[in-house]
Amino acid sequence: MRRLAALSLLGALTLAGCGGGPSYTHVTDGVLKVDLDEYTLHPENIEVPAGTLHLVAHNSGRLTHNLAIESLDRETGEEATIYGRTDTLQPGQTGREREPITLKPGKYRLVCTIGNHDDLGQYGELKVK
Ligand SMILES: [Cu+2]
Repeated sequence: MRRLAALSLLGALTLAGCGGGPSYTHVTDGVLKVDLDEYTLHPENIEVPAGTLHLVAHNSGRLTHNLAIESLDRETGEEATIYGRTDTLQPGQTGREREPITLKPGKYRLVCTIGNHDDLGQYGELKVK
């Protein structure tokens, strides 16, 4: 009986994808396709293998948005490190990364850096494995 419980717990973890925390959309081809709206990212949390990444961000909202990859941890008052980003996208526009992006394993933030969109919840997490 105890063994059965352990097995089903394992199954639940596998289903959740990455064992607790947010659920991640798994991207295997290195292309992060993200839809931007007021004030969300779809998908919000993405997991991707380390290496070269591409951004394909589509603004389906009514305001301008962009997509940037930032460091997850920073000291209070310190600027986040930007690892890659798109240009500012007008409503209906799709944009790609400005410069080539290569990421090492770790956790990063996906965020819109325009105005106070970050504070309004337009961010997610990028897990690089
Ligand atoms: Cu925005």
